[in-house]
Amino acid sequence: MNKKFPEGFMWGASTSAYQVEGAYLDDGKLLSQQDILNKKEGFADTTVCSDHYHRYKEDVALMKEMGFSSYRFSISWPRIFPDGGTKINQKGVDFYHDLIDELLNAGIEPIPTLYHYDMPLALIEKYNGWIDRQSVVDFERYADFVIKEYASKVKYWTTINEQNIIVQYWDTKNIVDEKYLNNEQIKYQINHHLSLAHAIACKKVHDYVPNGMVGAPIDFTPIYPATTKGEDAVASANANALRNLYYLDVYFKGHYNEAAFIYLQKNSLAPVMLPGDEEIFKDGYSDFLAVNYYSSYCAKATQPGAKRRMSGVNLTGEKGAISGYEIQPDFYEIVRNDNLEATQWDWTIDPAGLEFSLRYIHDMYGVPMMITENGLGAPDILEDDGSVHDPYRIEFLTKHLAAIKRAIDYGVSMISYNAWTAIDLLSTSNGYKKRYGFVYVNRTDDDLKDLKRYKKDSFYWYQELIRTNGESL
Ligand code: BGP
Repeated sequence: MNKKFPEGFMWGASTSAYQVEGAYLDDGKLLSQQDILNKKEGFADTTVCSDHYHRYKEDVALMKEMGFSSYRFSISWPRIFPDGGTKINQKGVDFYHDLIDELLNAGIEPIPTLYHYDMPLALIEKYNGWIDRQSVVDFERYADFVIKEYASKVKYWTTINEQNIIVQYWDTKNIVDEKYLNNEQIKYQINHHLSLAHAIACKKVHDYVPNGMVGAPIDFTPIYPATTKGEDAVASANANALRNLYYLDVYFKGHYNEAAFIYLQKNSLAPVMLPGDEEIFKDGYSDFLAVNYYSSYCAKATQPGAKRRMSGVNLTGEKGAISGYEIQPDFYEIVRNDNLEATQWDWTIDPAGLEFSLRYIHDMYGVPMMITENGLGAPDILEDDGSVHDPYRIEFLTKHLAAIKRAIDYGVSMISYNAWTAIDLLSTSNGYKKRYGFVYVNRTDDDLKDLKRYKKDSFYWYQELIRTNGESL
């Protein structure tokens, strides 16, 4: 196989605002819901993170040194509209101008995400955030301003990060008032408001950005049948419908996936929709899908009488500590794929699953894609001489990139690859114990140290890969 990627293919990596910036109350920014939620987790909080807000020039210089041609980051809503209302924070606006200019000067295409879980806290206090449809109105004001403001500098836009993860882990990605916690319909209502917000933002990119392209970053997890039994194949189709197509059909067909929506209706979980909502979806079509890919699962038919259950998270880093997987009664039960190795946080490693996913999405929707997240979390060690040896990350990325290349060879159209992450940052589930970056940031959960940047072995590996446009794979 010719390992070269197509001409013009963009190489880079990703971060998100609340996980990397720090400066959580600097220059007029007010709290986001993640600033509060994260404090409950017992690892590093969002106050400083990797201090990217103050060190973005150094970080962009490192990206340039690696040869990046794209960088996917998120814009913090409460940095622009601190209380989510009408008052604009000019210093926040300037920060993203400076960052974008720095990237453009380095020859790096900025790919901003409008929303990465960090809604202004004031909107939670005012009306419970995304639960209330007013959130769509307030998001529209924010999206309108931001897209117009940076329209002349930014061509590729991404909207809402991982709507499906916001649904699956709705009470850690959102502050949810206790009175709603036993009502699972609410999470589909939250999602409906996010679907509207996504579509509205897409329309604005088309209205304001010359040649602009827009899409949503989704966590795409393929779900294989757990066995060769027909019932398990049906369970896998059901899981794919509710966990993947429920979102993608909105982006590319302008309506919710039929089977998934019928299941939600049967179980009194479907969102309340207003007349005209599907027109909003259709007007806000997506130009591409942004794929965040980490692992795969299997599904099997549920036992009679099985109770609804959400997937757990491994918080300790001890293999097997995950507390259980999702059950949707009479629809599917998620199970681990025992054919696969997993990380110490129980995330299965499945490069072929990425090839499968890209081919599948291409066949279903025929749209171009970009990878906006893909990476390996590990407890990297900084050696005394300042080196960090991360062969496991190089192996992980090599196999996933080979899978992408194979998908391209079979006709899939790919715009860009952005690994998770450019530099170490706060992991949403494991703080600084789990690192993903090409660049090591010298701090731990409890000790800020000097936050100095060190190049990992994967930094040099990625640099060579980019230089040869994939040939060194
Ligand atoms: C994705 C999120 C990211 C990121 C990543 C890794 O779901 O979009 O924000 O953090 O997963 O997850 P974690 O940080 O929990 O290891």
